[in-house]
Order: sequence, then structure tokens, then C-alpha cells
Amino acid sequence: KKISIIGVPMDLGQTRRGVDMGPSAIRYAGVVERLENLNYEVEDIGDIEIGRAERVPNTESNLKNLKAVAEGSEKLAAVVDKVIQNGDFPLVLGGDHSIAIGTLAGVGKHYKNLGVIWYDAHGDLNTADTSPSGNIHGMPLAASMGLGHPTLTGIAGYNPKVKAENIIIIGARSLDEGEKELIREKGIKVYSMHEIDRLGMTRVMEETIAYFKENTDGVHLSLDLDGLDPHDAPGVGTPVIGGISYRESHLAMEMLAEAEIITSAEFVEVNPILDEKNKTATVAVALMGSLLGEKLK
Ligand code: DIR
Ligand code: MN
Ligand code: MN
Ligand code: MN
Repeated sequence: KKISIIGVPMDLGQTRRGVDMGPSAIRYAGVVERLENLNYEVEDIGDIEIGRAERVPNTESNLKNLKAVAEGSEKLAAVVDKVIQNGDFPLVLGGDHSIAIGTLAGVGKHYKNLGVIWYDAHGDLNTADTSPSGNIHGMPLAASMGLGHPTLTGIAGYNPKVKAENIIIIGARSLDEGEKELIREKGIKVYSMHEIDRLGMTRVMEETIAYFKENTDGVHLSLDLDGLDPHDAPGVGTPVIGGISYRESHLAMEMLAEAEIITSAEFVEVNPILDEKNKTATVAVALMGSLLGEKLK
């Protein structure tokens, strides 16, 4: 199967500059070579063009840079859609996590029951009504469920992209009040750091894989590098202490590779300006290797 790499130099979903250089940092860390070594055909189809115009914080709506984020999402959705139509595996490189709105919009129409793994310190389940920041990178999972501003929920012309029961969040340790309420209300499955400590990553992934095998026809992995502990992934805009370790993360990726359930993936929030010698991009590439079967070769 061919892997198509799509870069998304988006930094308008949050307020720390530099995450737009994430795709370059990940390429520099050797993503193409790493995957070619696994005998995949790899095509880097380049970067989605992200608007620069609207830099003014659109605070009255509590949705910063709404227009530019939505335009980027629409373009990304179209490219991801085409990659899947061609029968290829889309691997999306962020960019801040707002890009997941576009990725999921491109992926979602290809599956009746898409599963989503949200590997993140955060829930990204805010809407403009609940967001403490107005940053759209804290909203993509809610938007993909059809909650929030119609400009975000309507990307690619359909809604929702994923059902609440097909979402599993892994690594959560910083949830806002409105997100906690939504999780309760919709019964969204969350393996917070508490459950990961208590059950171990092995059981967390066994349960996750079993659920998806039973209930879904495709699974998208949306991996925010801040899901990992900042010790292992320091180059992120919103680090939270007490995260998933490097090895636990590899174990999770290796189990997904063995289970052969992942049909698309994105790695987001790599910010080389905040990083230590490109460590976080290097970790991201190593995790991509595991996800795509390095251990099995
Ligand atoms: C916070 C931070 N919950 C917000 N979210 C982040 O702004 O909505 N998500 N950093 O990855
Ligand atoms: Mn930034
Ligand atoms: Mn996130
Ligand atoms: Mn996060």
C-alpha cells in the first residue's frame, strides 16, 4: 500500500507561533526514509497552502482565525479524500490540532462507522461556548462530532464525521469543565492517565482494539504529541506534566500495527521552535515507524 504524506503548516488554531514548521521538522527527521525502509511506496505530496491574511484575533466570536482555519480545513479535506479514493494511506503532518477538522472531513465520508483514537493530553472537545481560550485547536473533536460553529461542523458539506460512541481518547489529563460535561453527556470513552497507570497501556490498547474491531470499518489515529510526557516530547505548545511515556507510546503503536486496524493517521502539534534539537519530530517519526509496522519486519 502506498503512503501519501500531506503537510499542513497551520498555526492559526492556537497562539504560539512555530507549529507551522512542524511538517518541515518531521520531514527533516526523516519520515520518508523511515517508511521507505519498511518497503512502502511513499509519496510526499507537499504542503496544503494556509492563508496568512487573517491574523487578527477574532475574539468576539471566541473562535480565533476562524476563516483561515476553515479554509485550510476545506483544502485538506479535499486532498485527504482524493488520497483515499486512490486507495492510498493518508499520513497527515501538523501543524496544530485544528487540522484534524479537515483530516476527519476527508476521511469520514469513506466509512459508515469510522473509529477515532484521540491520543492527547486534552479532549479537544470545546466549542466557542465552552472554550477558555478561543483556540480552535481545542475544538476539533467536538466539531467532527457536529458540535460548534457551522463553519467548522460543515466542512466538506456533511456532518457529523464521527459518532460519539466511536471515539476513544487516550492520555487525557487536562480537560476543561465543558469538555467533562460533554464526555459524561455523550458517554465518550476516555482512558485518562489514571486508567493508563492503573490498567497499563497493554490492556488499554487491547480494549481499544477489541472495540474498534467489533464496531467500526476504519480507524483514524489523531496523535497530538502533547499526549506524551513533555520529557519525551518537549516541542509542543501546551505541554502537560505526567504524560504517556516514550515506550508506552511505542507499545500502543506496535499493537495497532499488529491489529491492522488503522486506515489513516495524523501527527500534530510538533513545534520546532519550542523543541530541543528536533527531539519531538524525531519521536513523531519513530512512532510513525512503529504504527506502520517496524517491529513486524
Ligand atoms: C484547552 C487546551 N483545552 C483549550 N487545548 C489543547 O484551549 O481548549 N489541545 N491544547 O491540544
Ligand atoms: Mn506555534
Ligand atoms: Mn490536541
Ligand atoms: Mn493536546
